[in-house]
Amino acid sequence: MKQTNNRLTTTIIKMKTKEYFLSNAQVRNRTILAVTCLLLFFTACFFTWKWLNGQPKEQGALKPLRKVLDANESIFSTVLFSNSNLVKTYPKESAVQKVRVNGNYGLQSEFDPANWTLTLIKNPGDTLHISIDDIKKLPKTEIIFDFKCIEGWSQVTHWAGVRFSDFVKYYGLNEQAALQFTGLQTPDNEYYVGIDNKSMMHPQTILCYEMNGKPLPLNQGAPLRLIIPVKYGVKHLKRIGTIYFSSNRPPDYWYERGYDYYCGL
Ligand SMILES: Nc1nc2c(c(=O)[nH]1)N[C@H]1C(S)=C(S)[C@@H](COP(=O)(O)O)O[C@H]1N2
Ligand SMILES: [Mo]
Repeated sequence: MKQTNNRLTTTIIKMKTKEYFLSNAQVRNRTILAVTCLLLFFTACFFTWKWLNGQPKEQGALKPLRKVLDANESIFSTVLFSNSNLVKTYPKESAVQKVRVNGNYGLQSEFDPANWTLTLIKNPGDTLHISIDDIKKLPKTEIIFDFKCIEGWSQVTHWAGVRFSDFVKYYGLNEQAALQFTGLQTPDNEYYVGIDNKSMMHPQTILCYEMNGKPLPLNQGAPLRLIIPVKYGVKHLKRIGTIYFSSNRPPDYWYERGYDYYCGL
């Protein structure tokens, strides 16, 4: 009888080989402590959330969150980024034939690819207009990689064009590429991105004019789009109109709407 009673009034905690016996009072105290901690935690979460929502916004994102994104960028762009870190590539057979079309900002204005030239602003007042035939004369590079969109989908796709670093070499843009950023815009300037030049000069970044071995379709950015495997899809601007260089962050469509500027992978 006594034994049963004992079982009712004590709790046995078994940890490894040791056994602890807790009295009812101890169990109650521990329960009170645990519930208090939980309530304090919820209260702290609530006030942090309230404080956060009262903070001003910077480029569409709450300032403290923007600071976190910028801190991540400084770690990823300095410590982890390297031109010899290549994005994984795949055999041609792995590439999908039906490539998803996503995002058509800057592709809705009237546009005749036959009249297109690339506007390359070397320096203010020093602008080149380059035809697609001239771009196709440069060494051709192919890449098959897993294209990733921040919306959560990805697909293995096959692209070809000229490495941006080869383009820079050919057009004598070393000084410009030594600045921190490149800006790209669609011809109507409805979509625009800014990209750090370390990523632009990465050996897998290409000015692309072919998909699956055929000329790029219009909704996929013909005659020329950016393919930059070290970045999320948002930065792979379709239908490039203008390229320019800058030592400050160029305007960026999704950055202005609260997204990360760097968008690295
Ligand atoms: N001009 C332009 N380029 C763009 C976009 C856009 O809306 N307009 N969307 C981007 C996004 S979010 C993605 S995921 C990719 C999609 O490329 P795809 O349509 O070739 O799959 O294009 C990027 N380039
Ligand atoms: Mo995307």
